[in-house]
Amino acid sequence: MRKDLIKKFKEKGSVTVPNIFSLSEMEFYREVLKDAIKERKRNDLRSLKDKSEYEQSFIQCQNLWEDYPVIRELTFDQRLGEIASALLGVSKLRVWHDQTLVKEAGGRETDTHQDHAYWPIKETNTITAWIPFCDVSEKNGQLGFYPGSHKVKESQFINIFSGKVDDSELRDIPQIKDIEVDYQSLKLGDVSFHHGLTFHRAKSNDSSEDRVVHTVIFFEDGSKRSDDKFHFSVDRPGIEVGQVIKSDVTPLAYPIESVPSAPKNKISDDFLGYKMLGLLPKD
Ligand SMILES: O=C(O)CCC(=O)C(=O)O
Ligand SMILES: [Fe+2]
Repeated sequence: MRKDLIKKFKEKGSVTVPNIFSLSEMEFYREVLKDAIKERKRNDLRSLKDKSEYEQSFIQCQNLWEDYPVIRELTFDQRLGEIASALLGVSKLRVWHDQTLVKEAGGRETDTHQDHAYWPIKETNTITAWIPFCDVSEKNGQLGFYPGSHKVKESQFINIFSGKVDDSELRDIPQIKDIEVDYQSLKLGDVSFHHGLTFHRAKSNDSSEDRVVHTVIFFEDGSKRSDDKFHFSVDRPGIEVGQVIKSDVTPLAYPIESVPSAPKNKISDDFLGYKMLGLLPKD
């Protein structure tokens, strides 16, 4: 792992690692992902304008590694895990969850937020690998980071789920005040990594093609549940507050000899709505 990339990640809280995947791998996975998303979303036939503002930022499908064995190979690819562990400076990682984020052609921006605030994980060694299946520029949903914003070890919940975030909500956050957003252009095969505490956003997709991205969220093995805020990754296996987050829903991701099996217990039908809409795996 290049030392300059680790140094940059420590300073900025994000880094682009070029050429991780070959073009043929990317083309192969792109088709598998597109088919998986189509299948997951088969009951959701709404057009962009009929969706909520949050959904106009992206189509979201979580834990594709569970129901699509080929995507499991991607999520648990040791090249991603090795880089993520080197950037965080930890020896073992688990997967929190994976998710595809398709910013549709014409999709709006992704509002500024910090990921860690959405996750009940006490320790803050968390990182997202963001893998785009097209070149990404200022025209099609480019991701942008507030450099250095991960250095303050505090989580700030920003509600991006119920509509466009008002500027007044962001104005007084010291980590992003007067900081210029650092937008990244990526080529097919490159992967962007960001720390769970790094504030970020994404531009709208003004192109005529969907921006298909697969992301994998890793956390340090041995991390504990911080609070009782609901999250599938801990509530599904019944991890209590204070307990180490360790179950087949969040398997070891690095280092591993072989990809894990799908979780034994399926998602309860209390969440039928999410299953029907394709956010979560079907049974
Ligand atoms: O892809 C996007 O538009 C947003 C990505 C993001 O917020 C994330 O991966 O944490
Ligand atoms: Fe995010």
